[in-house]
Amino acid sequence: MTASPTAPPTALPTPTARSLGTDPRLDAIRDKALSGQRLSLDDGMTLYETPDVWGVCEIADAVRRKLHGDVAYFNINRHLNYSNVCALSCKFCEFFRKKGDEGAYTHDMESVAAEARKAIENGATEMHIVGGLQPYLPWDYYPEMMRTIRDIARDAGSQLNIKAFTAVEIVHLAKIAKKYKKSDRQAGIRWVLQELKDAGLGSLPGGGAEVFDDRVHDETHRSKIRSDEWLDVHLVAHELGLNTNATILYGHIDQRRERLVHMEILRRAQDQALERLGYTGEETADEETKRRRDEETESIAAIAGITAPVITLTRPGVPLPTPGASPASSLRNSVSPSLSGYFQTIIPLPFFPDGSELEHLYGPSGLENLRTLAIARLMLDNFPHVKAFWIMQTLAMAQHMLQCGADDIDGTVVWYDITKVGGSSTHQETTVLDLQRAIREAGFEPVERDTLYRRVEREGKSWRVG
Ligand code: V47
Repeated sequence: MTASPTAPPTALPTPTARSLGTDPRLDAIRDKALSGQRLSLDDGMTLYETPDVWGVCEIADAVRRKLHGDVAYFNINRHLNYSNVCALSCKFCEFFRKKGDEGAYTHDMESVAAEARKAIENGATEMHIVGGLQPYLPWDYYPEMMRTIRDIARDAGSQLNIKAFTAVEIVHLAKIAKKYKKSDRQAGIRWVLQELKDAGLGSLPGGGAEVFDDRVHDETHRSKIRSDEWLDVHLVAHELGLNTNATILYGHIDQRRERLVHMEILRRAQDQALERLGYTGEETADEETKRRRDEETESIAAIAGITAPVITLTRPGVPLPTPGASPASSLRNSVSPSLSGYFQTIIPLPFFPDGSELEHLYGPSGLENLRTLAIARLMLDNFPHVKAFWIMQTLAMAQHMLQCGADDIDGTVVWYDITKVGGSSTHQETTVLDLQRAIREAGFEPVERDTLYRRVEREGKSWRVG
């Protein structure tokens, strides 16, 4: 049994540096992780329950170094929340407002254009755009927003990537465009994504996933789409060649096992995406491990409806998918010559209670955040990237996370309305120098990336991908 969600964090064992290397159960997990074998949910529980949190971080760091060496990524980006008016009232959310509420806002196209111009003038490679489920905006607003930003970028000679709309918004848009059919959900989603892609959409962010569990869903975000629809959106996006991210919002009423099931569902969805790109599963686990894993994940596979071979990127010699690259010779075929259409990054999001309906709960502690990020790196063996989103984790904590499995800390951000650390304002900007210094101090080489993790070559505000 996991501790009651309202119990104070002191109910958990206190890990100390002295525990380093003292849990022999971690040896077997280290061997599996470093040889590219998939960890089981029981392994995940051991990683959560061991007092040796530093041992967990050390394994995650070894895997991260195998994939990315001593490189750590950041980007120059700008977030835009086009509206905080939302039809939903999720209990964990402090962002949403109802029409007419104090602080409710919706950007018109002029202000969207102004934000795009500022982003481009400042050399941003990405605009990250999300909002509430706005019931009063027409469908046309959304492709127009994409076209407006794309045209401004084109005129300025910028390859800006528009990373926009969570899966939850995409389903909402299918409904307001009157393309949503219960009998064929994917058709409406496909129509919306294709229209938005044609208008300039470049990728999807990972929000809205929360925790893939019906109990958590029904208690905290009942009116939001469930995991099956969230997965549908990402599946269709991948089929259309769009890269996407995924999140997990943890540390509220969720239990640790539910987080692991969430990760299991995500890695199965990624198995499916990678199989489409020509990767093949190579089973290196012994028979007993396979049998136990099949047993414990059978029901999850049934829930998620995903069948694909186990594909890990942590096996020796397996290339990371790289957009624009030719398919690696070690891949079975060349279904997608541009190698796009997969999950790039997992972003663990710690719950911030302040201002939400769940304000009475404790958010996760710093060590729980470190541990969850390290476990995400180890369980999600087929996600190339793990992001410590400094806005939610703080820059200081993101430095620790770089040593515990993360290879990315996000970017300059500028404005962020969804959560505010320590009551700070929504102006949460940092400089490139701050990001680079934080990364160097953590012992890594800072590399500026674009949305698709290509290296950026920059001269002041002008840039191109290498
Ligand atoms: O979808 C809402 C979460 C998400 C709270 O893809 C909360 O690169 C914590 O998805 N406490 C939005 N989290 C953020 C997001 C994201 C951020 C950075 C990078 C990327 C990416 C994606 O924030 C929402 C929701 O899951 N959220 N309320 C809260 N009180």
